[in-house]
Amino acid sequence: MFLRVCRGIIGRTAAILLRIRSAKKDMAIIAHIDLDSFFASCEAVRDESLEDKPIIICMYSGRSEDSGAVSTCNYPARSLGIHAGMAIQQAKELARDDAAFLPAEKSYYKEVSGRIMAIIAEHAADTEVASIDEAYADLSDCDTYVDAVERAEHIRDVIKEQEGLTASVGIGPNKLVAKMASDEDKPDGLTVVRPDNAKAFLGNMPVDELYSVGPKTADALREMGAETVADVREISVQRLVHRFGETRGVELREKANGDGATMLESREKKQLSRITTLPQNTRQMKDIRPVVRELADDVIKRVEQHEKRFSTVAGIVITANRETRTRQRSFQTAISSKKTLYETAEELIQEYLEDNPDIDARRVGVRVAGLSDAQQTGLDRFA
Ligand code: TTP
Ligand code: MG
Repeated sequence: MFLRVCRGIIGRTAAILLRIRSAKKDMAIIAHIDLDSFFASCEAVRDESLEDKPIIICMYSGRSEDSGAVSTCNYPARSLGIHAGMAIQQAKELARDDAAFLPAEKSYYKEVSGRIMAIIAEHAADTEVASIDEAYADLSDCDTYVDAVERAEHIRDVIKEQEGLTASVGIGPNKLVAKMASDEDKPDGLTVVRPDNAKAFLGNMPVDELYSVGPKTADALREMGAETVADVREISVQRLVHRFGETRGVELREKANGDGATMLESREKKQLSRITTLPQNTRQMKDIRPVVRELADDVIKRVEQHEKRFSTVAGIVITANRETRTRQRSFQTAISSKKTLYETAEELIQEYLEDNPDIDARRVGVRVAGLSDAQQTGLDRFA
């Protein structure tokens, strides 16, 4: 009888714990990272003499010397009233003598962008490259928003250190809120909107600031009596559907409520990783091993979901000083073995710690790279 009661209690407690765990897992934390005045900042990096001067990046049409439009400009130029889309001639009238008007060199910006996207991918379980200078990063593996902020700050630090560029970041419960938050404090800002603040955060914004609402939709919403995002919530879904069609109408209501997607749509996946914070800083493999196994389990699940195999495994240690250290090993054929993954990741982390006797690990991670389609490679699923 006592045993049955105990079992009942243990069973219930386990069920509650499981629910809490899965509820926590379901709680997405998404960051949106947008580089500041990207093309112009890239130019300032390769020519230090431009620093602090207004920089205007131009798309010349070729019709006459100055015909064309401003692609972007840095913040000193913006303070003169210059902005993207403006005619180059008009920008010249507003600019000071020290302003630099430069032609856009897309191939160079793409190169810089590629390196920055790789930095972001290194620090997030999943990423979605949204444009040449913006990406979403899934930070749901951070236990709290405080940890997510710390990770995002670290990403910003690495970008600044390695590429000399600043980024503005928004962190929120979904892509929509994260995207809107990253616009809040530009340049070089970081804005956090927690789930219970999402509605209030969006509520006071004019309708045309809601992401994906263009001038026509904004006009239509104003005609329906909605000046702010909060006003959109007062319009019945039926009216929205009647005016904008079912998909768009329902979507508008969801957006106004701060609801949005959390799944990132990575283009071609090159790597998959999971990083987590250890309960306390340690260099003891007996404490690290079970965590690495859990991370490896998660990574393998995602490898299977994407129907991939991998040829490189990396063990990641983020030190007590918040420095990221990665050791990796490549295999001749692509594999999908969980056992090989966790044994290799463990070995790599152990080797790193043995070579660095003064280092304690604060966070650890497992990454697979060199992904290829499962059906195209040799069969060694049981390796
Ligand atoms: P944005 O992120 O919109 O602009 P930005 O990075 O220059 O400035 P912000 O600090 O406000 O983020 O766009 C990224 C790059 O895309 C931008 O550097 C240049 C290019 N671009 C154009 O070529 N034409 C345009 O109209 C816009 C808006 C951007
Ligand atoms: Mg930008």
